[in-house]
Amino acid sequence: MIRIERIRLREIHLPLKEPFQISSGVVQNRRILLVQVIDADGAEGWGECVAGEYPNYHPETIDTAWLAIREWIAPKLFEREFEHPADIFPWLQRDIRGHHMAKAGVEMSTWELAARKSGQSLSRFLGGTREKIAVGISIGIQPSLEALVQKVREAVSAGYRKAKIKIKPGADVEYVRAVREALGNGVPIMVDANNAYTLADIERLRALEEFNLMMIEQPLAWDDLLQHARLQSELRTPVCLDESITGVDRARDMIELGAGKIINIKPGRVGGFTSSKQIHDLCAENGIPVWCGGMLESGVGRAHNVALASLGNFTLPGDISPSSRYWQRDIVQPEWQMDDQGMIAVPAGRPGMGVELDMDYIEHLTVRQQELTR
Ligand code: OSB
Ligand code: MG
Repeated sequence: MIRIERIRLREIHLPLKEPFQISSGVVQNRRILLVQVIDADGAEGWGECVAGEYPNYHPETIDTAWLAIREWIAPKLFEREFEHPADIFPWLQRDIRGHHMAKAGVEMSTWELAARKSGQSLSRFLGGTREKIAVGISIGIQPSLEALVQKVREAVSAGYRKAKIKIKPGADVEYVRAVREALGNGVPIMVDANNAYTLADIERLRALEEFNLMMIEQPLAWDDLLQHARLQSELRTPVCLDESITGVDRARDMIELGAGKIINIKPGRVGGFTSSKQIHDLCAENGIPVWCGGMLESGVGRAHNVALASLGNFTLPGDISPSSRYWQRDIVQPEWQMDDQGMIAVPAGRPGMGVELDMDYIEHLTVRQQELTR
């Protein structure tokens, strides 16, 4: 039985090495919400709530998540015990609408606790089988064509297995063309628009088809499926959905409507590991490949993503770059490393998430904390 007695929330500020720009905004100093759950035996589990500072990608923010955990999610969790962490998400879903990132922060920490207690790695506890996972890089919108070409060139020579280029109207067709002309047709590239287009822009999106992209991620509205289905029926390039897939029901709708051919699973966006596994399994049954997205996580959230991406149907490289791509110094030891083949080793032989927290550094970065009790 899992009986959570206490939840510790902690906000740290971790500056990115360079600003990360998407079509709807930019982030430089990452405000990160770390979650620690402690059970009746004093065992602990760690997780990260991936909500951003500003609601430009997703409606939740670090501040709404803090409030949601304190006011509704923690009290709901404290109401009962759980036989397995898989029972938590349905319980939280029953009477609390939305707030997936806040729910996931708590749910994933409890999976981590349960894995540690079982002596298994989080990867194997979740049902993961891979020893290594393939890594892609997500490259923010760059100030010039030259800057983008340079970034993609560096990524390819570092071994990354996929380069995802953020686009928006005005920084799209010419940018991708410049990369193809400089680096050739063989480099695995894709684009992510974060909702910057509408169906009225179809000719512009069609103009991307000649570049042999692996996929085009979430070109249309963040909560849309129907318009994406119309778009996919007009495009050869696979549409990959990110924002629109908030849970297994939306994944099923995507498949039924033909709104996309690939899903980017971010465990935070869908409410945690149980929901991620449901989407993973549904997609496996339907021949839809999935990959693990990223939210500029610290080493803690990254550990959870690595574990998730070790499941069988994560067949495409994830946005799970090594620590040094984001941070001067990460908050875990060892830091996440990528080999020159573009792979990250899954710490499958270590209990729980497989990395140690650098508590002195975390204390140093902490700007607020709060403990919630039963
Ligand atoms: O759309 O995938 C996205 C970061 C913040 C918000 C949205 C997205 C992203 C990324 C980052 O692409 C990927 C990473 O963590 O490396
Ligand atoms: Mg995306």
